[in-house]
This record gives sequence, structure tokens and C-alpha cells, in this order.
Amino acid sequence: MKLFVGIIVGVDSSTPEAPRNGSREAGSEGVRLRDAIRARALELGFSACGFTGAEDLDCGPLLGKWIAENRHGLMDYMERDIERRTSPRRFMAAAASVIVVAWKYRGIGAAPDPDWRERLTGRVAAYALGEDYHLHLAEKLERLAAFVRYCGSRATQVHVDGGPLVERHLARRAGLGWYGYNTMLLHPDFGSTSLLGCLLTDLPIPADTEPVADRCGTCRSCVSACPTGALDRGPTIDARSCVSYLTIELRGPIPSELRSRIGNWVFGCDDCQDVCPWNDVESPPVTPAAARPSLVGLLSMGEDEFHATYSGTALARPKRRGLARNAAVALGNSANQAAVAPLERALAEHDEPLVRTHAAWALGELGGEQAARSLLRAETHDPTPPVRRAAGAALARTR
Ligand code: B12
Ligand code: SF4
Ligand code: SF4
Repeated sequence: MKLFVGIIVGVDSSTPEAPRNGSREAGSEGVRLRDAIRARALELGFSACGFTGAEDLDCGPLLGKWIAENRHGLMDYMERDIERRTSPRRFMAAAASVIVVAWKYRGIGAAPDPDWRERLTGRVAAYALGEDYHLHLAEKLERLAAFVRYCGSRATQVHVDGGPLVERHLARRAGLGWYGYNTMLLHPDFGSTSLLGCLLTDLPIPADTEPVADRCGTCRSCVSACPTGALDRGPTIDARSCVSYLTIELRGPIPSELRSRIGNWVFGCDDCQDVCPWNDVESPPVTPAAARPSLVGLLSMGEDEFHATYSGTALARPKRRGLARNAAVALGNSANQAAVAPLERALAEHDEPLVRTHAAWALGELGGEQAARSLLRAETHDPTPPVRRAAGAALARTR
């Protein structure tokens, strides 16, 4: 998702006391300015705030290699303008500094439900619960931007996630944490369970601390916990096999060899963060119902219900058909015969061929006579060739 906003001039009427006309020096005025901006960021609810210059990032060659190896899968936007992704000044020529913020979201997360197979519930990654974080963070960053302009900045620009800038590397350079083997930015106080945002400004604010040294040590728990082997010891990721990519970004069919490893994830994945010793174990996450949606409900959801439930949330991104596809896969992984009837209905009636092909696969996983009868019908009568083929392949597995 792309979201970056540029603003020239503007004042937030609720701004607290602040140093005016930001210092051009890295002296005590600059430090005072930095402290005031950080205090405002924390007051706005951010968990951490760091500062770095707007010079190019040095990760261009690594990023280029990652793209050349096609590890971005079908996320075409990653291929465009690689130079821009590592260069804040290509977005705002006057940029002198980057203010990087982290927003810790843990506490609204969801623990895995050991009984999900019986209950037929899915799992939603913790960062995605509640209002779409792009909007939430952008709104807070805009308020911080207003304060920065009040301090003398004449131009600011807000980036949250979808903007091409490589945010974790900016965060690392701004002293917010280190780059873990799960490829996340880990903060020493709250680990990886945070979202990042960047604010470009023409104010030269003295850079913050040195990058935090690697604290992973010999631990590689995240690499072992990844259900699809998407992490290597680079530390890099192959997005093509990451459950987060498969359930959110991938629009078409999920490669069949990966489906059984997805478990009950229907949006995103937290497996490589749940095992990380740096993540907060003292405040066990609560589990709002939205974190464990009914798989049958997702599979059979109509357009109106989808919009009523998911508009304005991060879960709108894969669209109704993406969530229904994911629910079909999770039902196929449930080993519960109670999932056969809803999958049969989806195979016979769902308006999206993508969902019907995944329902066919899931019935093949569950097996049994009832599933086989439905698959035979779909193999013969479905109007779409890919669904007929998927039904035929699944039927062969039930025999
Ligand atoms: C594309 C993308 C994805 C892709 C690819 C993930 C990835 N790791 O790159 C997919 C869809 C899989 C994904 C998944 C998730 N994402 Co995402 N994603 C992005 C996005 C838009 C771009 C990231 C990017 O540029 N990747 C390209 C790769 C090449 O970049 P990289 O991993 O940094 O690559 C570097 C390393 O390989 C490094 N490197 C190689 N060798 C070495 C050696 C050393 C010593 C070091 C230090 C570095 C290093 O150099 C490379 C070049 O930059 C960012 C937002 C942004 N604009 O930055 C969010 C972002 C990274 N995602 C985020 C989140 C929350 C997630 C999920 C946790 C969501 C979920 N629960 O499902 C998962 C986590 C999966 C994971 N383990 O990474 C957050 C991370 C916050 C944080 N604290 O780190 C971000 C920053 C969004 C945000 N604004 O908060 N995401
Ligand atoms: S988000 Fe899940 S699938 Fe992706 S790297 Fe982490 S554990 Fe692996
Ligand atoms: S699980 Fe271990 S290796 Fe992975 S990010 Fe956390 S500390 Fe680093």
C-alpha cells in the first residue's frame, strides 16, 4: 500500500511550547530541538523516536541483489525506482533530516489457539487488529509534522509503510534498534512488535545515537520457527514463501506445496516474532474476537458483509476473495470433517473461481466420501477450467 504525504507550511493549534526556527547547528539549540520533537512524539503515543540525516542509505546493493533474485515475488512495486527507495532526498530535495518513529502494538495481539481445529477459527497477525494502521500512524505523524513545522521546518513529508523508502534501515541508522534474523527492526525495550513511520524535514536536526549493535547473538529461534523456511541466515527473507506475503500480497493462487504449512493464518503471520526472546512476555496479549475470525464466516462472506466488517482495517487489502481463499486453505488444514460441508458449498456456489480452486484443494486434504462426491461434480460441471483441474487433482488425492 502506498502512503506518503508531503506538506509545505502549517501549524497545529494544540502545539506545546517548542523552540522556534529550528537550529541549523548541531549545538545545544539543535539538541533542544531534538529533545522537544522526541517529547512531542512520545506524547502523541509513539513508543520511540530517533533521528538521522537524509543522506542515502547504504543498502542499495543488497536491495538490488534481493530483487535480482526475485525474492520479492509478484510485488512489482518493489522493482521500481530502487535508487529512490534508499534516498530520502529523491522524495524531498530539501530534506536534511529523517525523524523515525516506532509504534508498539503488542498488547492487542492474539495468542495461538490450540483448539482452532475444533473451533474452525483463523488467526490474524497482531499488527493488523483494529483500525488500519496506515491511517492511524499517518494521522499521528501528521500531528508530529505540524509540530516540526511550528519549530521552523518549511517542508515535511510523512511516510508510513507503503512509501518506497526502506524504513527499517532508516530506523536502524536512527538508533531505534538492530536488524534481527527475522529481518525485523528490534528495539532493545520492546523487540520487533512495532510499526515504523518516517518524517522528512528540511530542519537539520543533530543525528541521534549510533546504531544499536546486534543482540541476536547465537539465537536463531525465528529461523527455526518459520513454517515455510522463508528466512535464511543472511539475514534475509524470501518473500515468495512468507505466509504474510502469501495471505496478504499474493493475489492469485497460493502455491499448493506451501498451503499445508500455513496452518490457520488468514492474514499475516507472527510466528517469527512470537518466539523472539526480545518480545514482550510480561504483558500477555489479549485476544479480541477479531483476531480469531470464524473460517466458515470468512469463506462464505458476501460483499456487503465484507465491507461492513473490514472497510477501514488492514484486512481490506487482500479483498473478500483473498480472505475467502485463505479461509479455504485453513479449513483444509483443520483435519476436521465439520469443515467439509462449508467447503462443498463454496466449491459449488462461490462466485470467485480462485476460492473454488482452493476449496477443491481443501476438500482433497480432508478426504472422505462426501468430499470426493463434490470434487467429482466440480471436475465435471464447473464452468472454469482451473477449477475443474483443481477438483480433478484433489479427487485423485482422496482415492
Ligand atoms: C515488502 C514488505 C514486506 C514483504 C517482505 C518482507 C521483508 N522482510 O522485506 C512481506 C509481505 C513478506 C512483509 C511481511 C511482513 N511485514 Co512488511 N514490509 C514490507 C515493506 C513495504 C518493504 C520492506 C523491504 O524493503 N523489503 C525488501 C528487503 C530486501 O528489505 P530488507 O529485508 O530490509 O533487506 C535488507 C536485508 O536483506 C539487509 N541485509 C542483508 N544482509 C544483511 C546483513 C546485515 C548484517 C544487515 C544488518 C542487513 C542485511 O539488506 C537488505 C537491503 O535493504 C516495509 C515498509 C517499508 N517501506 O520499508 C514493511 C515492513 C518491513 N513490514 C512490517 C511488518 C510489521 C511486517 C510483518 C510483521 C506483518 C505480519 N505480521 O504479517 C511481516 C514480517 C515478515 C518478516 N519476517 O519480514 C514492518 C516492520 C516493522 C519492524 N519493527 O521491523 C514494516 C517496516 C512496515 C512498517 N511501516 O512498520 N513485509
Ligand atoms: S512472517 Fe511467518 S512465514 Fe514470514 S518469515 Fe516470519 S515466520 Fe516465516
Ligand atoms: S528470535 Fe532470536 S535470532 Fe530471531 S530476531 Fe529474535 S533474538 Fe534475533
